[in-house]
Amino acid sequence: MCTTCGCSDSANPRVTNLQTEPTDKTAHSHSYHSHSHGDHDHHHEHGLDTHHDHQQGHETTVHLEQAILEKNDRLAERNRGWFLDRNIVALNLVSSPGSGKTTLLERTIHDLKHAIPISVIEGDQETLFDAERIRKAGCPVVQINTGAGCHLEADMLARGLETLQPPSNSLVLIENVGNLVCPALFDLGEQAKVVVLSVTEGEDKPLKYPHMFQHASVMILNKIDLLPHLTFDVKTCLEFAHKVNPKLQVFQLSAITGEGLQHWYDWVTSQIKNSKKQVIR
Ligand SMILES: Nc1nc2c(ncn2[C@@H]2O[C@H](COP(=O)(O)OP(=O)(O)O)[C@@H](O)[C@H]2O)c(=O)[nH]1
Ligand SMILES: [Mg+2]
Repeated sequence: MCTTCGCSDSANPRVTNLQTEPTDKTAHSHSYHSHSHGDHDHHHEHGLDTHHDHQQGHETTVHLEQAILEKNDRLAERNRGWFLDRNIVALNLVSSPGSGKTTLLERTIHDLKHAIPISVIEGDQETLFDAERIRKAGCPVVQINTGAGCHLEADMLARGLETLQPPSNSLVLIENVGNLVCPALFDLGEQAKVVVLSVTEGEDKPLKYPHMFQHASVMILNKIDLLPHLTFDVKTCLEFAHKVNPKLQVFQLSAITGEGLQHWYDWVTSQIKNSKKQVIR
């Protein structure tokens, strides 16, 4: 939880509009935020009051966590209303770093942008690398750099949307910061969370990180082109995923070869068709 790692306290996101701001000077800039763990600075005498102190500290942490999540939930509801008013479908892509989120977005933009207006919010701690890739794929994009933060929060998304200004009747794809833990807890007001798991990560991840798989509506099992080279057991992975979330819809695909992508596209298109008004051109 983020109050434990401290990132919510220090997160001070930077929002960059790739349509209007030069990227060469910012792509390599690193203004890391300081990040102090309370425990590391924590010194005390081991006397009779120690248990009491720790208990109080724990209660304070729990209250702080609740307050942060409640505030985020309120702002997420506001985002949800914002999307609804504009008939925008927003999907929140979450995963470990390197599972293939940006590659999947590039491919999806290439294949669907002529049928559906698409724009992207990119989340990373540092760099504009992914936003550059999305811009090259031919799509409006805003990068949010979270600094020490390990996830996007609803107010960061609201600021990103203000800059991005996605059109009504469109699709907004959000690439969250690569992390299988905290992004599960922070509602952004999206229509659905899509968790991307690649076959190089091991079949046990749904059981090890159940919150992420419980909060997702869809799991994409990516990099299936690599299966012949691995011991990854697809059946076991799907059993684990459905154990933590029986309703999880799964698409097995390769964002590189294109195998299985059509099922993902059909699902994205169905989300748009099922939203308030038709947006398919
Ligand atoms: N073999 C294979 N490699 C992939 C696939 N999808 C992504 N990759 C590679 O995985 C690496 C990380 O991909 P990226 O999209 O940057 O992951 P992200 O960190 O989740 O955005 C890159 O080297 C991609 O080329 C896939 O379906 N098959
Ligand atoms: Mg990426």
